Amino acid sequence: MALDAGVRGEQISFSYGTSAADFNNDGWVDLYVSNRAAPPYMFINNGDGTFSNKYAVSGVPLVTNNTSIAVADFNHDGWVDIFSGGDFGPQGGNITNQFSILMLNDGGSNGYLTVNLIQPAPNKRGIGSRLEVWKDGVIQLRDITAGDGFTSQNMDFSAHFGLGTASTIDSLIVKWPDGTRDRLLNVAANQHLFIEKGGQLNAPPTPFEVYESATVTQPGKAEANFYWEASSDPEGKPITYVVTVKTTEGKIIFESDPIETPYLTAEFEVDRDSFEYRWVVTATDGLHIRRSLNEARSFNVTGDSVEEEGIPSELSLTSTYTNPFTDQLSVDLNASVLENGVLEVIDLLGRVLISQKIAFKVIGPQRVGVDTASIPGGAYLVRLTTKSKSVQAVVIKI
Ligand SMILES: [Ca+2]
Ligand SMILES: [Ca+2]
Ligand SMILES: [Ca+2]
Repeated sequence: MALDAGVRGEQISFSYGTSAADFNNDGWVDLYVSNRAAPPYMFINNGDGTFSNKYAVSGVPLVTNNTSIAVADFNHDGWVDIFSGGDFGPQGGNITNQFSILMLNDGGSNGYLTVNLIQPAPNKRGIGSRLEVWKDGVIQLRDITAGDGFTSQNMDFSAHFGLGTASTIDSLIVKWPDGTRDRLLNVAANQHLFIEKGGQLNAPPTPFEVYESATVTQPGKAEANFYWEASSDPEGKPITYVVTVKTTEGKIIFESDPIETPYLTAEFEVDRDSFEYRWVVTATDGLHIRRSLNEARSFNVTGDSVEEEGIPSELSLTSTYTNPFTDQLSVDLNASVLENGVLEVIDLLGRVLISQKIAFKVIGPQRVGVDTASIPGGAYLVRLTTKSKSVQAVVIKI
């Protein structure tokens, strides 16, 4: 039957992952096949019981050796995209992921409908449900599954339908796992629906943007003000927000508790070798999560006294606190770069008696404590060395 339908590869292609979806949104389910030893197959459904391999005109790049695939509308534009990853290594079965690739569907003018189901726990996303889209007596079916694909999974719990040129469908029927049904009539094309059991449509929180933040910082600790546009829920459910602060590499350094106001003043530790951060806000109505439209704007963390004193020298020992000292030496430092350094206490014969690593966590003035109980009274040299500079000062222990 597959041969009759035109779904046929070459024996030497070594086909692996296979995923079915309506990639061109024409209402007919297509088939993407990854091959180890040949370009992929993109079998487009002709709508008459046959398929044609349209790989050559599909825009899919040449990705031989990619065996695993997972398909989903990754960028939420209504067109199903393809992730293809993995490469069987020489050991046979070792996946090296050398050629992982995300292929975003360029789309076109055909319509779509994406349906997400919501029901009470534990099966919140309605796995096992069947969806029927009816248009002019023609039916399309989708099952909500918990993942398929080969050595990867399509963990998208939504169902995607291509609608061709239709601007509405006649009815959408949900057959829930417990046998109950919901039916929605005259549903418009080109939307991502969320349907709660009982047939109630539920819309996500409205889109919103974040505003520029005002930031004040003390060494080691940032205090920042965040403001954003309020979101609202079409069903009138309460909205809660979470503020997330990330490094430019995406590492999360702060995440707020859920709050109901569209602003937040927060204090958090600044803990890495960078002083540019980004922030983003997510809003939820308890069911959906809406991320702020703009990727968070960056802000700079600066030390209070650095701003007052202007640009500091690259590194300095501004003073040695309570010099002379007893069993504890406090050294005041000023750093303009975040490098690791070593603080040494050296006696007059040049012997290093104490060596202590220092990781600068903030730019600007800061104090470092050194336990000096083990060394006798006398004059010492305190030397601070980083990758780019070395500074020193004389101190007296009494
Ligand atoms: Ca199709
Ligand atoms: Ca897409
Ligand atoms: Ca809602």
